[in-house]
Amino acid sequence: MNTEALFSALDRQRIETPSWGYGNSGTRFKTFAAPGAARDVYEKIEDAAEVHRLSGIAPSVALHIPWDAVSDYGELRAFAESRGVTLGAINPNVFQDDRYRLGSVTHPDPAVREQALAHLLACVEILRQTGSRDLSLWFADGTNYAGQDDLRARKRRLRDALARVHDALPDGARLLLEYKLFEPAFYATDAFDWGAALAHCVAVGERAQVLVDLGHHAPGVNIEQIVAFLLDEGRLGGFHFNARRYADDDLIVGTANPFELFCIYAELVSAETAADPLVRDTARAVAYMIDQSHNIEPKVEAMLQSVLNCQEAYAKALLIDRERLEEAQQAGDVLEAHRTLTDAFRTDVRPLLAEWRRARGLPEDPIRAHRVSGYAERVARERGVAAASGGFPVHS
Ligand code: PSV
Ligand code: MN
Ligand code: MN
Repeated sequence: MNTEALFSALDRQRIETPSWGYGNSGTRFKTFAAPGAARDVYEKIEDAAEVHRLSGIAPSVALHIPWDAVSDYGELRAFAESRGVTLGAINPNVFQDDRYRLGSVTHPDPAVREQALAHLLACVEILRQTGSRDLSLWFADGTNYAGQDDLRARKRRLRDALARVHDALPDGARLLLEYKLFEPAFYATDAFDWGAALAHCVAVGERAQVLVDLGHHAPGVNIEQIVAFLLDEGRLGGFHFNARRYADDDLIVGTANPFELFCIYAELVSAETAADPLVRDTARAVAYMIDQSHNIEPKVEAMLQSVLNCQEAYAKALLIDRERLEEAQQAGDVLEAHRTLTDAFRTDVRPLLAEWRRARGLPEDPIRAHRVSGYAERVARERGVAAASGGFPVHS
């Protein structure tokens, strides 16, 4: 790929950051209060705008409802736009109400299911007002003990709720269904893996797609293969990027396993130019989002680092010599094919990205620019240290 084509591909890259990554959050043991951590949705938007100002590729921020609930979403949208960003995916929260002890949309009591559904539908209305495209659904629903509830009945309850939400979506909007193999349920999780998520999406309609959160897999699972499969089915809707060594750690993407992140981008880059229009269109519409909430790291810098790690992985994936790869694959030359990938992975793309930034009036080294900008010190002064809880809830 020549530099011009490479640069225009880099121009098109987008990474959405999550509002909940800017507030105080922690582990089940302790939430450390970070000086300057955003205290409300307006401050979260300001932090997201700072990440975008420095990176140039993070122009939207995802909301979590009700954590980010406001009385006037039109006003919030205008506020975001005044700061140079837009409002992104809407993430309903059906896991923090006492009534959801046995589940939300899969709860055995129809009245609780209706309450959860009403919240999901209210979020569809918010999505209309914010002008967002995607409704991201993650359910904490599941059971802790064998026999606790009827697994098939729970599957059907989830399917019903998804169908009703799907049918309420405005034109152009999508439902993204996120799966997770365990936690907080420890025996059976209702939306437990990509296959179950795919089956639900196919059943409820065309605008339902699967969301892959990197942290939600068992160790050793080949995530790039899941990505390839979902792309080929036209059902990959988006990502929640993060890194983990064990489970859902939600740490900075690309830190624990940069090669995995590269291989994921390699699949996406190849799908973007696939001969099959379904695959191509699916790849081009993927929502790239971060789902991280940092406990001990400075939050804005950590988010910026995450966005830049995605950019590096993408740039390396763009450098893969596709002709050489295909030739080696066709010839059954196992190691030449592998080396073609690793040659791209091993390329130091930092000078190239610095050049791309220079040409776009962005700081060549966004992390350094952030560090010398005084932003962290200023918000620490202005916002102070917001009280943080002792441990759970993780997102507070
Ligand atoms: C819980 O695992 C979780 O981290 C999911 O990944 C959601 O996307 C996120 O919380 C926000 O609700
Ligand atoms: Mn997630
Ligand atoms: Mn998660």
